[in-house]
Amino acid sequence: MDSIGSSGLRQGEEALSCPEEGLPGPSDSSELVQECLQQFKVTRAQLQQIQASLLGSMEQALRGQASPAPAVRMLPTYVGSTPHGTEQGDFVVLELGATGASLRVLWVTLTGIEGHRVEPRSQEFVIPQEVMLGAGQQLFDFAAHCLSEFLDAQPVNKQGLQLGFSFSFPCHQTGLDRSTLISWTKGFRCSGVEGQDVVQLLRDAIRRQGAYNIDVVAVVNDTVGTMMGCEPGVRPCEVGLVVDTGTNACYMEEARHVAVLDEDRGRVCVSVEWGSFSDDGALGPVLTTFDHTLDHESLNPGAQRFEKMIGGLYLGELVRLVLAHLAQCGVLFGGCTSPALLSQGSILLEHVAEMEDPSAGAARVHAVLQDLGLSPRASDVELVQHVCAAVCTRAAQLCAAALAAVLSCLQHSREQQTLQVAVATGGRVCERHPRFCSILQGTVMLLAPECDVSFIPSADGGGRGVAMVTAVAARLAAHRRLLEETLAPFRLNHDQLAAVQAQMRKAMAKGLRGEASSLRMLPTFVRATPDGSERGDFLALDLGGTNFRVLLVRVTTGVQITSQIYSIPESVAQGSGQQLFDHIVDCIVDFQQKQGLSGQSLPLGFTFSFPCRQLGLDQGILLNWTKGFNASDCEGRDVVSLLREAITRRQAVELNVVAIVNDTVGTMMSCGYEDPRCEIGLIVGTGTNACYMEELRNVAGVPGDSGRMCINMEWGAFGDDGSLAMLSTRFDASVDQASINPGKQRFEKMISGMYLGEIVRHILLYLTSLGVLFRGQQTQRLQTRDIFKTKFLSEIESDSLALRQVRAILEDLGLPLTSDDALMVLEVCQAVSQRAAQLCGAGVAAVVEKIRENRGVEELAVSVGVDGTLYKLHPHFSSLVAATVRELAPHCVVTFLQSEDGSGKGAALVTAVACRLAQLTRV
Ligand code: 0WK
Ligand code: BGC
Ligand code: BGC
Repeated sequence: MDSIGSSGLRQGEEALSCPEEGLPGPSDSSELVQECLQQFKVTRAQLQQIQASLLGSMEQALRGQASPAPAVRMLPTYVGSTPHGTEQGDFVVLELGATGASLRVLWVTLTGIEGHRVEPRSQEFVIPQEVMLGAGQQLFDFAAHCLSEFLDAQPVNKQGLQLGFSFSFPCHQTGLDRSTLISWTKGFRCSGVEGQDVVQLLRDAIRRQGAYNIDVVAVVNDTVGTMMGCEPGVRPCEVGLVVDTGTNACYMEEARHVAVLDEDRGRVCVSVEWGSFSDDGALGPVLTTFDHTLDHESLNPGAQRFEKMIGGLYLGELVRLVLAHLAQCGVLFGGCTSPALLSQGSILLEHVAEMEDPSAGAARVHAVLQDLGLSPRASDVELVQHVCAAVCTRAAQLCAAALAAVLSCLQHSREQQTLQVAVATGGRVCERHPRFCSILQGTVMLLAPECDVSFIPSADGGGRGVAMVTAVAARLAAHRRLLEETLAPFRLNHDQLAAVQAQMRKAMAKGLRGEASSLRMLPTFVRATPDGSERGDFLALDLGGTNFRVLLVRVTTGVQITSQIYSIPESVAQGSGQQLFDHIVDCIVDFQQKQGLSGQSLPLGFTFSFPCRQLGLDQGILLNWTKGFNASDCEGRDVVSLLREAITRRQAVELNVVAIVNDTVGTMMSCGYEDPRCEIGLIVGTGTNACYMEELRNVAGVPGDSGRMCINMEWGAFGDDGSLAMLSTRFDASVDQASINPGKQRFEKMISGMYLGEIVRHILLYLTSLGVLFRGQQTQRLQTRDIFKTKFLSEIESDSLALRQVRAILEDLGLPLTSDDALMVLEVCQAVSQRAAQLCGAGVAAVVEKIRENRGVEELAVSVGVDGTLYKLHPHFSSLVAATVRELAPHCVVTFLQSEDGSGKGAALVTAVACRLAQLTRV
């Protein structure tokens, strides 16, 4: 809409065109005038209908209901809280779009709660029409040029400048610094911007300008800047209202009501974008012919209909259309018109404000109309003022109906009978149209009587508010950088994983050769996986995992298992060996009684999940405890003897201990019963370890060159020779130092369930100490060892769990957190579990490649029997392990079989094989 005089004619020289005759008589005139002004009268009922219909559309859009398409967009803005007032620092603010054909650059200094208020410095730049309608790049280059022109004039240090971008158009925000323009409004229509991230476009333009290194850290809608900028009075403003060239409002909605957000706590600022409200049912009756004409001739016909009845860009045009109509009807200016009166955009918002002004209005009307080349009579002046008043009154009333809808929505979401709220107002219509604000406030009280509303004019049009958001964004961006730096060592790349695989291969070879190696590669005397001919009843014990189980395993054509879980109190696990084995025998006796097996001496297989040097199937010397066990007088002893001694101590119990197996071996055997290709056993539970069928020729210290033997790798100790130091982080070191076996089981302490929760807890403590998490408040709970269970990782990372449940878990830990905190805790868990799974995958890749090499085959198909709570319950662990194996061992097709019955069944099968072989040797 071009301004007066843009027709190139000097003021008052435009040619008047006046009708020769046929002017209407006085009565017709007033009727024509009434009928014309009547069109702008909006009844209370109509306003209430608009209020109700807008409220309906708002709640529909909040629920994410797509059809019918809601009339308003309700766009979340990533602003989750009103200012704390603690924000500090110098910020550059660029405002584009709020005031039509101009942009403003500000330097805002925030001084926090204590500091005194520093007035922002600002400069306004007029945007040439061809730039507003030209290529998007041109517009952003123009903005970058204005930025550097403004900064050139600022006597300030221009290093590390942080900028807040106030972009007053409807945008889909996906972050505080990521925002995609949906559609232009208000006289802008640059090409190549809709659907683009406007922050990136500005960053590119600033880079092209190359004058300053400015970090654009936040983009906000002008209504948000207005709300955030309001001086915190009795209560912070929770609604932002802008009526300038365009109009819109935002407010703090309960996050749980915003369907697109996966959040249920706290609040989020939502930009209503009510400019696009156009419910024909509600708006139809109040739309005048002048509104249709204006819309038809606008840059975006059919769009922003509500805005075109309220926004300052349109009020002048509505007045012009009415004046032109009345002139052409002969009831105004004696029926004379002028080219300026008939040209679009010749009456601006300022003119309407001046003409409307009850005090100086009449004189101004004269001046404005003469500038339009008209010679108004006194009656014309009065009528023109009536027209201005009618247009502005309607605009204020419609704006009030919309604001009342927002207040009702707020009241509903807060479930409050009466709502006390502060509304920050901004924009030149609010600032310059004295009557606009009073009519607005009066009508809001009429339409939302149960709301006690205080209107707080924004001091500087939102610049400070944008700086507030920028300060928050800058703080969050800094936190994100610290989070990334902290988690970077957990993000292992292909080369690092391939190095672990190669390291493990070297350690395996040394271990098999009986040389010093962190991998002890322990022969298990299990030479074959089951062949299905096993038969009989067997007792099995399963010690070393989360639960101690006693099992009765009946092997016929299938396997039936009856088992019972018994607890091993920490005091027993870390007591005396005698006490531990007596406890084990007590459980066996209890089980036998319950199963009616008392007095029967069934062959027993003992899954003992700790590193044992086996001298035979039923002889295993415990090398060292792991996983929180530390019973005395056991290490260096034959575990089977310890069990038999306990059996002996408990008279009247007969048990025939036939085999001792590691849980990895039990798991391999258990799965091998179903799938003969299962030649690897993997445990990722409290601890971690693997076994596999190795060629006997490669196993030093075990006689024989043919056939295979299962090797228990005890890979938990991989890296105890320092070969994993390059991957170990400060958090791994803290967990290791706090463990009962510092320096031991380093690989296990990076992977298994006993330690992942502790690694996460140490990272959270570190990030809290940096102020990144929990506002830097260290809580007693978080300093408690083992308070962050590894199962929390599985729960927190489960896709079905929304951020809200993450909160619930963390709040149960007494952690005062914000939604950003919850998100960061989730990322910490993901980084720790991903590293664990990838390291585990690198280990399996080393094993399958060893077998492929052993077999001298191009392609190897092999199955891995897996057990362990972490592997089974973590939502992504197993797929990450498989993906890493595919990446590092592309010539191996590896099938992971989750063991259903645990390794107790495997122990029974090993026992069954042993019994069958024993029988064979006896016959
Ligand atoms: C179940 C097996 C048991 C093994 C355990 C490991 O039956 O032998 O020790 O899995 O998983 P965890 O219980 O430590 O998570
Ligand atoms: C835009 C809004 C903006 C309002 C006030 C409207 O045209 O769509 O995003 O808040 O104008 O500037
Ligand atoms: C033990 C292994 C066991 C693994 C899984 C490790 O701590 O040393 O023997 O297989 O945990 O339970």
